[in-house]
Amino acid sequence: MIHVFGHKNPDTDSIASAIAMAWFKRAQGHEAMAFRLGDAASESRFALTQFGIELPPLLREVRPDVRHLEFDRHAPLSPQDSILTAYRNLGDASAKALAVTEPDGKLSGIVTMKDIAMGFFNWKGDLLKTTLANMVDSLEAQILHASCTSIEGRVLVAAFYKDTLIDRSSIDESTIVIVGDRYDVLEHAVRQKAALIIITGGLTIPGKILRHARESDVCMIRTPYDTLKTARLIASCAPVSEIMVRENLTSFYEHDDVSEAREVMAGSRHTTFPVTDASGRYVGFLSRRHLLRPNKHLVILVDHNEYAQSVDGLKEAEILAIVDHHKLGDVVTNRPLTFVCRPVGSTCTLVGDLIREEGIVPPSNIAGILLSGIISDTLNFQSPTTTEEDRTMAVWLSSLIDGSFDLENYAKALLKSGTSLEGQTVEAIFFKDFKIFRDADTSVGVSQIFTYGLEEVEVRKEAILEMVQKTHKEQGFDATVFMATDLLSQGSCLYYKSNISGLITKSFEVDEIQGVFVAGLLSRKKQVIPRLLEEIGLSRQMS
Ligand SMILES: [Mn+2]
Repeated sequence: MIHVFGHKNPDTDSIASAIAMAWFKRAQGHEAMAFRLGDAASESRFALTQFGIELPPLLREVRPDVRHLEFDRHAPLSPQDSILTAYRNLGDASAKALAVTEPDGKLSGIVTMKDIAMGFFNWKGDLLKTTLANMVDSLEAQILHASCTSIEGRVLVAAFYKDTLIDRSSIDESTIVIVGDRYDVLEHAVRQKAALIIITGGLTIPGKILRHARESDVCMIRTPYDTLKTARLIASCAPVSEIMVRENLTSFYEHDDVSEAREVMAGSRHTTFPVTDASGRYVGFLSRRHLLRPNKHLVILVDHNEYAQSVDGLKEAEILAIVDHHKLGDVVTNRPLTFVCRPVGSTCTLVGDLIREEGIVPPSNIAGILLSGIISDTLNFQSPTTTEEDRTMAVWLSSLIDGSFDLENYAKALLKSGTSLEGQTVEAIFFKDFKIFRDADTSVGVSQIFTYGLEEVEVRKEAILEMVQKTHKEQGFDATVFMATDLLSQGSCLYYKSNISGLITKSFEVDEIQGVFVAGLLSRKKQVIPRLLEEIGLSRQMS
């Protein structure tokens, strides 16, 4: 699946272009989904609601996790399965280990060929507790009489004369007897109500003994195997739960980072490790060889092309495309990619262009969200970054929106939705978008907010001024400025503190009054910063 996302601290252009780009990839038959790298601002939420689009989910990182590895997914055993079944399944799957799971899928242990071999050598000689089904299956036996489903007892190979047998070892209700066609021994075992009688060699026994066994309700089965093979196999009838390893298992969650898993595996003497989902249910087995080629996350970046502004772990992902309108950043790729970068007002203009070039007409809601991104980034086509291409694209997109759509009214409502200062502290307002600019020996700090009408700023003017003065003193800037850029009156009002007298007058040709309004002043980057730096530089030369 392709992850499509804009920059951290997403604005409406980032959210909208990611949504539309993911839609475009899906329209082309890819699996793609839009994400965001942080909280969506109120303006973005307004646009999403307006066009009935859900907020994209938050993406924290794109490092490959265990799910991105092609690990083994062998079918698990259940704890009651016989050791012989475990042995056969291990061989069939050419697996190093198999999982043993509870009915709810939770991992209860693992079993390897080594555990099976150790189980045989450690077998306490004669005690066996298992199911009749396991016995029948392992010994390929036929049931002559079944009186129970589970079998527990001491295994006895009846290789002696009956008298020796009675002498040496008594047969009782907790004895599993392996015997051939020795009728007197068989009669004796039935009389003693043995736990189970296994007749070897596939031999037929007299009807009288069989009848007697049924009347006495003694369990009796017949195996085609001879006594040697039967005795040799009987330990493997035990349930796998007896030999599985359940303590100190090193296992991984599907969501574990591949790099973490690699580290853990390097420090372990084991070679294969069970993988579970978040609730402990078995998923598969991970071995060192699976780490060689992790499948990377496939990503498309919109509205940014720098690592610092992007998702964590981007260097471990594969970038398929970048669509952006910012300066060239530092992103490096190993493979060729689609790279669209043009100096237009909004990434949404570029995404809209990609869609239109492909001859596809987006549905109303996609057209609407693209348009919202353009209005937002170009400040309703007032920002100096606006191009003819943004305007043309907006006209096309407006024509695709259902119902009676008024671009001018919508633009006003959208911009206003993003500017409310309600419920925010002055500190939060001040530092929401505070940028520091430095050159050789000069530093200025400028905070910018956008408003739709300056009333909300005027009522906070004293607190704002205090914030400016405090920041100026603490950070030692040459100038500290708060600019409230009003989209309604197309200008900015300034609160400031500077060590250079007359700086505001020199820079913007207005009177030195706190809250002074500068008509046409909209761009911090293009208008405010260069003038401030220039005037500070000039005043240094004079002194
Ligand atoms: Mn943008």
